[in-house]
Amino acid sequence: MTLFKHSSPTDADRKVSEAVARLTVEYVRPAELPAYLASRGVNPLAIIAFDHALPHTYSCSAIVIDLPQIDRTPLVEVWTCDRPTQTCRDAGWSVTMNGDCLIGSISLDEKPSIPLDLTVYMGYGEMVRRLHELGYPYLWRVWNYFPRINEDQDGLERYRRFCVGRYQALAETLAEFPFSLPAATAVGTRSGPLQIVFLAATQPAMHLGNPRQLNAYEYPCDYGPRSPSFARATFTRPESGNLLLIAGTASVVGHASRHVGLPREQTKESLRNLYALMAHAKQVTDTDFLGAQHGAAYKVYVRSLDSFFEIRQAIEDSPLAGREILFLQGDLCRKELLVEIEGLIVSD
Ligand code: 3EB
Repeated sequence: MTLFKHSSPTDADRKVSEAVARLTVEYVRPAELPAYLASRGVNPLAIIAFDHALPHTYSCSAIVIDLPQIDRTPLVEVWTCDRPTQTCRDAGWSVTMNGDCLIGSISLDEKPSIPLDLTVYMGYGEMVRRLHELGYPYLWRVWNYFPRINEDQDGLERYRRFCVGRYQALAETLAEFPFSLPAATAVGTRSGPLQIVFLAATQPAMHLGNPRQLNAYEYPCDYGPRSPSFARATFTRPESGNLLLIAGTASVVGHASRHVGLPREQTKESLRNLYALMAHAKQVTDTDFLGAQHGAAYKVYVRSLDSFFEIRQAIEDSPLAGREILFLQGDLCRKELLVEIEGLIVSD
């Protein structure tokens, strides 16, 4: 599995990549997207835009998430593969699959009379049922996006309601719960609907914890009536490369939030968590994810523009400097968290 960096690959890179490519991810300018897809001769699995509409219609899942991109020309996230793909669409649903894996999204309109936990419970239940029917029952990675994440709804914060619904649905339907839980992200958008984006596969992956953090699915009930159902990272070993999918990583040590009100310190703590996770992944999988020779794409979610420069500076002072990073403005699931980093790393 090969991941292209944002800059155009040289001819030599391209040859190597094509020989082994299974799945690629790249951030591309929207205007360059048609030419990008045509020139590579690959098939899109998903196109994800942040903050802006997609300029064309595509054969694959096309997803727009209302999270403003902070500091650069708008980019879209493009997942491609070298296999033929098939797309299924239904009301609020879209899935593009290639025989090994699929990327899909589900969009759920909230009704005022229905609490968020029930909407999430039904949405997740439906997702797992459909993945089983399609023959891709293994969740590798999930992104959850919904508005007003820190607001109260009938006495319980909406993020905590989300956790209740997700927990109930996955505990009922996912074989080997909680050990089969995938890496995940939950971030608050500017507007609805609730969107769940998922990468699922015909084969299982390996899910990892972080030695510096308690497993989120073992958090005490101080953080809500049901624990957050996700793993810190998911590792897969396709024929042509090792892939580490890192969940949203924040300034949480053990289960406690650290450095309240201090964006630079929170960023450094999140980076320490990231490196501890990669070191752990190296021990378990014998794959070096910290080395410079492989592709990586990161997203940094920033709660408030006021702290953006401090957060970006802390990242530029770290080994992540020079990596492909998309900065997005969004609300994070604990009110005191100011920054969260997720990563997708490919090692040949
Ligand atoms: C944390 O470590 C921070 O509920 O899916 C990060 C990534 C967090 C995903 C989720 C929550 C989620 O607990 C919060």
